[in-house]
Amino acid sequence: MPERTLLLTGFGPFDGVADNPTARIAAALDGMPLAGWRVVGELLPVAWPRAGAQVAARVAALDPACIVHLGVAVQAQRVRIEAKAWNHLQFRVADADGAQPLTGQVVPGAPELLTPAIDAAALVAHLQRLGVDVELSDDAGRFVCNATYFSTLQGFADRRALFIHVPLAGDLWPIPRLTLAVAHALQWLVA
Ligand code: PCA
Repeated sequence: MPERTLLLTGFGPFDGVADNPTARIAAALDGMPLAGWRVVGELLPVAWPRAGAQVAARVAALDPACIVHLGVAVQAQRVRIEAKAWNHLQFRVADADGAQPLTGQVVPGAPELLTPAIDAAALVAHLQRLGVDVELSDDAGRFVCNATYFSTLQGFADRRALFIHVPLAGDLWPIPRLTLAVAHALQWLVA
């Protein structure tokens, strides 16, 4: 069977986050060994709609069977598996291009809410069994992360896509610990 592709994205810097841990995690896991799969790490700008356009271009080029977006949630204490994407734009700060929409839809006319065709609760339970400090979330914010998640779910026909928010890197969550948590999630997703 030919290898399938998993597209793994991280984000670059944005207001208040000069060093986004998700850029490092996506780079560290680019090419990670995963039986039957090729993991392609990609860096997205924290800018809307540029991030969505870049995802669409990579999906067209790579034809991935699964997409995992990573973003940092600055107030998070634990890893968050995002179960819902909302069709709202309401940026609390300007994005990296200086844009700050305070109202509007990610995809005009699309549904209010989209969910992935992945059992997010089952993934949380699996990661908790492995000792990962993780929780289920139904609110990915209203910033570039949520917009990227929504547009991916809207544009990716079988919705095999997931958003994972991670805490800021630090003493509690050094980069290797964050990276391992994501690697465990990828293993479960392709099993
Ligand atoms: N976190 C932001 C955007 C980029 C990132 O890493 C968010 O949660 O929307």
